[in-house]
Amino acid sequence: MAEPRISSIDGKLAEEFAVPSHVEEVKEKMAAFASFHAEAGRKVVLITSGGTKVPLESRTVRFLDNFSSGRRGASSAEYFIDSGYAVIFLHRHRSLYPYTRMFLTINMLDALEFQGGGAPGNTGEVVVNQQVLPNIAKVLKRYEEVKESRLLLPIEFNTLSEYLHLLKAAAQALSTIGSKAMFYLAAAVSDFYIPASEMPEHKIQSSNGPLQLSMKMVPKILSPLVKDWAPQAFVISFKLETDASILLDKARRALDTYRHQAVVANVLDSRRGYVVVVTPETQAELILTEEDVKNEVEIEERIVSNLTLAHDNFITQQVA
Ligand code: PAZ
Repeated sequence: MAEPRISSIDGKLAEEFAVPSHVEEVKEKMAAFASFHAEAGRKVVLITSGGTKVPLESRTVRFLDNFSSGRRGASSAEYFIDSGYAVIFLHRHRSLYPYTRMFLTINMLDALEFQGGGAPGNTGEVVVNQQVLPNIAKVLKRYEEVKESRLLLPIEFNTLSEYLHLLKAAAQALSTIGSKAMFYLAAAVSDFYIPASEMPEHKIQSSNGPLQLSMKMVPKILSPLVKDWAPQAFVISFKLETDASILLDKARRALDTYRHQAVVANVLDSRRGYVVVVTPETQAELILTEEDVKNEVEIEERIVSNLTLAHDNFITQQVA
């Protein structure tokens, strides 16, 4: 087999972004997960989810964060599993997580009670309050099935450096399963960073006056991912804008530049109910109606259904 090409981004990643100490261990885990599931006839999707954090000091007190709750990634993970995929969930520490995402707004202590009521002196068995968590049994059952079948491999990141190195490791790990791998890059990733060599070690002092930051452009990781690290995979990026008038143009430009398979384009305020899936040949608007919202349909179900179909067609074309 031909050796993978070394891109200039590889050098930049190694020099300017601190390499997480566990990256090789995680890569092996991801490669084993991918080959186990591919051998069992499953497709594998790597989902990125949540926002990256860019530290301003190496002993970090302050950082810049990219906005993302992680809901898109976490709910998509559930729909991919329901569609027969195994999921590597590369997510920001403490962002929304599949299955538990449904209970995040609930105070854990409000969801528990003493069996037999809260009479003074009753410190007996603690049970779940079914009124606060009416669907807990159903979700717990599904969560346990998924755990038992080892269909979900969670990997955490915090900083931009961790994200970039772990994504590269994931791409290399999944390259062994060729077109059965999908990349679903929903994380909100910083475009700017301060190289490790230029970062102050200690907390920036306000006594030195107003802070002026000069940040470099983050290398475009999609380029080596598509060309060098996982060239046979089915790759989807996400494009978030706040100005709807530039969204589709930006999505098309991304496809022209990186030559991957699809961009899911969304606007911050309407992202829960409207996205456009843009491919080199097509443009599909996915919209939730009022009726859908009443029935608690989530837009991620539609996105995943659209993309799993496209992935199947992609695999068929590769084989033919
Ligand atoms: O995580 P969330 O559900 O709050 O938001 C999802 C999203 C807007 C971060 C995602 O759909 C997306 O567009 N990600 C790419 C962001 C970007 O262009 O940097």
